Amino acid sequence: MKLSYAVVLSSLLAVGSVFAAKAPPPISDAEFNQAKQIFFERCAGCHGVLRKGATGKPLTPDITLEKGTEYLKVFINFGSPAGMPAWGASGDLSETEVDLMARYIQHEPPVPPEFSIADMKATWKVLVPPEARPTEKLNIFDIDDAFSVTLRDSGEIALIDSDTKKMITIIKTGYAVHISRMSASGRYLYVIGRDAKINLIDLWMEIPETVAEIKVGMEARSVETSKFKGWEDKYAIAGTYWPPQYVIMDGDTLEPKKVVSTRGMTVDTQEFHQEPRVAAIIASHERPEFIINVKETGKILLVNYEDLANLKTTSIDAARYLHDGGWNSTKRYFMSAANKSNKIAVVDSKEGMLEALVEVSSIPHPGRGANFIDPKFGPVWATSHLGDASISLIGTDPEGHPENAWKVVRTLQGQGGGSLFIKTHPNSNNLWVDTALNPDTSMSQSIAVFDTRNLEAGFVVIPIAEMANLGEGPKRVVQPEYNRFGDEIWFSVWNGKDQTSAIVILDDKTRRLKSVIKDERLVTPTGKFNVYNTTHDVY
Ligand code: DHE
Repeated sequence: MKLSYAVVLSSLLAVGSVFAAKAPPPISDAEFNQAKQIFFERCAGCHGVLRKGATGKPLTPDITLEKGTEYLKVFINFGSPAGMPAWGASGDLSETEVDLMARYIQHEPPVPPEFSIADMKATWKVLVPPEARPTEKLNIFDIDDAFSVTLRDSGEIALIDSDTKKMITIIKTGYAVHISRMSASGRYLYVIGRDAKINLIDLWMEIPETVAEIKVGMEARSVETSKFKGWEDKYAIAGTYWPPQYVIMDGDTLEPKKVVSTRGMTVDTQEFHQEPRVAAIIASHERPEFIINVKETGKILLVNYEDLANLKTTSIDAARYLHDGGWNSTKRYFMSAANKSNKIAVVDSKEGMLEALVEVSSIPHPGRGANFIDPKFGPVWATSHLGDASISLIGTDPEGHPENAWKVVRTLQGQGGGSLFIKTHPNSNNLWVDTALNPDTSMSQSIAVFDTRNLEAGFVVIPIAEMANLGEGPKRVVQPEYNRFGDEIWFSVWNGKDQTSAIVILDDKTRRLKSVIKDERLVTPTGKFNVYNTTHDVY
């Protein structure tokens, strides 16, 4: 056999690179364990447990060793305009910790253990069995209009009464609790922590409390419940980042029933991926199905829950990396952000297929998005972006406005990039856009609002953080959320763990300040979930 010059040269280079391979910098066992914990708490969400990258860049040793400790330290200290936080400069990590992390990521990532149904069952507790629970609502609160507020860094949720703006109760939940979702009846509240702990809270109790809990993995972000007619409150589902899988549970006890891995082939290069994490999950109103975003493979799964022993799943090719999303106004089309492909995938939940892949701007991040009527183009769903100031309005009415369906019909310019959430309400003419991650504090501490009847007029800026009058701290204004009737809009003013945070409430019509909730128990409020709007997917 004759070897070509190119083959010989490339094999020599490969051999050379083995000899030249750098050794990772020294790290003690204790340091390695400390760094592993910091990585889990601060970094894994964006870079992945196996550090293959997603929202954040890949950080495997073949890349990090080349960069070296000093370069990595600068990056960790000061962050990047692409969205990497300035961990050192912000004071979140000390100088020693920055140095430790720069050394740690040059070592092979440790692979965490798997988490089986037996592991889940070992953590599962039914604190109040269904038969011992109330048969009617026992409290005097207007539970339908209450808000479940994420208290991120205390690992709790606050249940806040919309009328009095007072806390009904505070409930201990998982670590760095992430989202709340409601059962179809509006009775049960499900809260998931980043540590994959789920609390099932019964809102009919005199003082709502956890009635069941379970840990479904090591890291998670999403929980949802069955909402199709006839299946209300029957099942809950949670998706995990690690291990990459989802679990279907009994709705009223959280007993785990079925665990399914999401490992598999990517949509574009069709390569096997070890860590395709479960991002948003939404319950179909058209069929007995859960719709699941699998981040790294770029696939959207429609999982039929009618027969768990003969599970039928439709796997839809969308795009990488799927993250968050929500319904259009008719709740037939799921609009899902593939945020590193700058696309919105539109899934027809009635036909069970991909309807369109719509090109939008840089890193769409809609939360659940915002539905309203554009005066010129008809019904639209909107997303803002992390990567730039634009807001994309996509036509969502293939019957009434077929020429506009699944096209970006209008692009608005907001205050700046770093937007996480956008919100309106069917009873409102306001479209609120946050810029919580913009490095400029004048943007991260305020909100832009558009009048949906006159979008050409541009936006007005409202200095929400200033209204809260909190003193020191980052005071990021994040996640607008409406009350049930759409006449009040609530904003979190998310400050440091040891600083004072607040919730600022505006009258939606006048856009004037209505109330500020300040309470020493309100530690790092971020997401807020109005019971009625979350139950009925109103946004
Ligand atoms: Fe979230 C939703 C993942 C950081 C607040 N977040 C979601 C969803 C996912 C996700 C997959 C959709 C769940 C669903 O609909 O089923 N979030 C991630 C991350 O991976 C990321 C980027 C990094 C991490 O380490 O977790 C991340 N998220 C944050 C934050 O830092 C935020 C701003 C503050 C916090 O509380 O941690 C934050 N995420 C939220 C909120 C929602 C959310 C408030 C729900 C929005 C809604 O209106 O539904």
